[in-house]
Amino acid sequence: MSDAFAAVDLGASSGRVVVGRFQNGRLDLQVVHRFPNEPVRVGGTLHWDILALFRGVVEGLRKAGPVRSIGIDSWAVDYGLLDSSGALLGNPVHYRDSRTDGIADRVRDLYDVCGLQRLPFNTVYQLLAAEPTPQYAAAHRLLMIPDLLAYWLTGEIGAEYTNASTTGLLDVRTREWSSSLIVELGLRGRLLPPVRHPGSLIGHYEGTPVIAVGSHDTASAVVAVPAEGDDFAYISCGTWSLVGLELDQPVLSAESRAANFTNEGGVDGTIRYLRNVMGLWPLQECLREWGSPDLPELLRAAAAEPALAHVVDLDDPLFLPPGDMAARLRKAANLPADAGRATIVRCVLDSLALAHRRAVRQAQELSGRTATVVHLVGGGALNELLCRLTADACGLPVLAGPVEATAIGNLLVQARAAGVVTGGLDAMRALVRETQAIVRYEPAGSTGAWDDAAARAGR
Ligand code: LFR
Repeated sequence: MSDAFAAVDLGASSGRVVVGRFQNGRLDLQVVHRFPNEPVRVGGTLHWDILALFRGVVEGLRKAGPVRSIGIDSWAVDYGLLDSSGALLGNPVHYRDSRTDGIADRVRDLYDVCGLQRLPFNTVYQLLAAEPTPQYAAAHRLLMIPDLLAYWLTGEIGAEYTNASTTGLLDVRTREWSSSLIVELGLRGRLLPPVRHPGSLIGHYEGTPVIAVGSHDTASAVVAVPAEGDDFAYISCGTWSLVGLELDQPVLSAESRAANFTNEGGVDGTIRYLRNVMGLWPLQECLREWGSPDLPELLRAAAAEPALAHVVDLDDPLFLPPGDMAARLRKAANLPADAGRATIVRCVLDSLALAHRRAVRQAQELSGRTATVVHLVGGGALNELLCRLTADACGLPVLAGPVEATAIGNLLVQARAAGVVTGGLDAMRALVRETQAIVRYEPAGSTGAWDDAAARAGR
């Protein structure tokens, strides 16, 4: 038990509890529990099944056995509302729900305050959509998803900083809630609990400390990017691809705003300067529609398809909602009527590599920083075709792995809080390099074909 920690990592399609053991310079990971995360549509609204998730967390912690501490991370922007007795008011709504359609257009640009890219589902727009409801009127507190689960485990409330930074209501300069913006938008500031930082103690669950980690999954993933030095770009690739750079200060220029780059809060005071790229979501949706066919086989077939024959602009919000994904792709890519699954998959992966390249390039141009390597972490690191295409498209080496970056980042912040790991991000990243498998993909010669394809995709 001595140097074991439990990471609760909730993703858009599944949750898991991972036990990490730090021993003799090694970090051994064991996924002790995995459970599905299946959104539920009720009364026309898409919800998270939060109680099923909590059951998965509790079950996973039981299977984990004795650990020194527990840390929780999940996707960002979504929240639960509590009444004055601390009871949850309804199931949290899924960020892919359509209730926020058109809301962002009704609000002035908030970039100068929060530094966030305009995504229709940022918490601020969700709250404005919820504002006229009786549920909002009865709300006493707002807790982001990991904070809500931590509250149920410990009884303590708070707003972990990295996740709070995705709401649109945190001032990117002061790193505190922006009371002026909250008043301007007619929201209630008292809903928002005090900000707490990664590494701090939240409370106890059955005697075990629960530690605030980078509770936004992307923040934890970036901690575990096995980079040496500063001149790297990262892609945290799962349901989303989060593509960007790690900076000390936000970039708030007009160009950055126009390019829709975000300045999210990172661990140890860093800024995650990045863009949301549609990621593996379109592929995941196709697979769901096709009844989960054998993925390795499909990827082999996709690899044999002609390169860059069909590309789409994956940044198009057209691809955001669930359902009918293959049809949307066929239409957007103008695919011939007889185009099969492998053609669709190749189209998604070529298009995703193009979107990666665009964000990697723009992040450098807009920040004035140079990247000589791209680190691709998360589940996408297992997709050899995607890694190779990304290296070719960017014209840079791609270092793929670790697959478990989010859980590792979560564990590292806990281990440091316990004194088992010492030092800053550099030291934590050195530990990841020394203990995890990383695969290098060299770019193929010229990027000319990608330049042409970018022009064809309107990018
Ligand atoms: C990735 C992620 C992204 C966030 C999106 C929605 O899992 O957390 O960073 O923009 O989900 O919350």
